[in-house]
Amino acid sequence: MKTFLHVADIGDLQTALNEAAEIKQDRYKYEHLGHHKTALLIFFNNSLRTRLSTQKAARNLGLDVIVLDVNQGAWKLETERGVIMDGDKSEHLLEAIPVMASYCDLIGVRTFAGLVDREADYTEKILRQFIEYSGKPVFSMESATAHPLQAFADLITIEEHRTKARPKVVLTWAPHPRSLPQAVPNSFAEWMRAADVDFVVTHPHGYELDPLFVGDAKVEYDQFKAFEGADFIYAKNWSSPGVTNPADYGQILSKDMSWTVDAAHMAVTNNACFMHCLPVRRNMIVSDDVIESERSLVIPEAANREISATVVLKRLLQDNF
Ligand code: AN0
Ligand code: CP
Repeated sequence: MKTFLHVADIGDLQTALNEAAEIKQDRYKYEHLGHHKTALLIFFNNSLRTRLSTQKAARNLGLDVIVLDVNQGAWKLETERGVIMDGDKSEHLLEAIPVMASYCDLIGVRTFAGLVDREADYTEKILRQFIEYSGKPVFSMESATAHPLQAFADLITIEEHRTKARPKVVLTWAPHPRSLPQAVPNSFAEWMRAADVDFVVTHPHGYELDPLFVGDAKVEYDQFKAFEGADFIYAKNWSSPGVTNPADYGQILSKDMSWTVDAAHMAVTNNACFMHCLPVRRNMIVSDDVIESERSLVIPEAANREISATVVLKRLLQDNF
């Protein structure tokens, strides 16, 4: 593995889950792998979990870590080639990437979708430049279209809490005041399709996810019907992926509060566990009582971000050095 973006990059999921369980038992087992190596974590956007869990994972592996918040203290970066740089951007990504790469062995990048230019987002324009011009192994810490470290942590969490061989897992859209990326639902759909689960997606019309990620997964537009008999409810807001109408890309098409996951929704499930990647807006996405209930997995799910990141960084070290 040289890049980590899609589920295919991690190979066999059962092997990856076994490695996750092994690392959870002894998170320092592979401490020698990172000796005298440096991971650079570059943030173009805010983060709490990814910032902390990926640093912890790197340290589990004996790596040195450098964290760069591009928007705090670095030069403003131009990302488009060919522009006359007479504005407020002092440096071009094409110089910045090889310079940053010269100080490290692995690079993690957080760069959200712009949600304006679908083509730029869905070709992972920024992340691809890091892959092309750094010459180093690059992993997504949520990029324009995918959040694979989150989806891997979600899969680990489902594996730990499932009580049947093939649980029913429902990904549900929920309302949010701001326009959010599709990265989390995209990766969750991609990873659930690769896993041995009965996977159903539910959202209002116009929120259809890109077939690249959702494939031919079952879509049920009636949220209550989708929830029936579910073992896991995974809530997330996303803006329109612009699949059915390209002009809708990145737009908020619905703020329908009847989609907020509350006790009435959970009552039709098979006593389902509730999941969300966090950060979550209470009483928009999920009611207080559901997120605080004993069936809520949001905290162990976030804790598993350390485990998914440790497995991924371990693989990158083993496969490239
Ligand atoms: C981001 C998103 O929806 O992609 C990050 C989630 C991990 N969420 C927000 O910006 C609120
Ligand atoms: N779930 C997640 O990636 O959270 P952060 O945005 O806080 O990193």
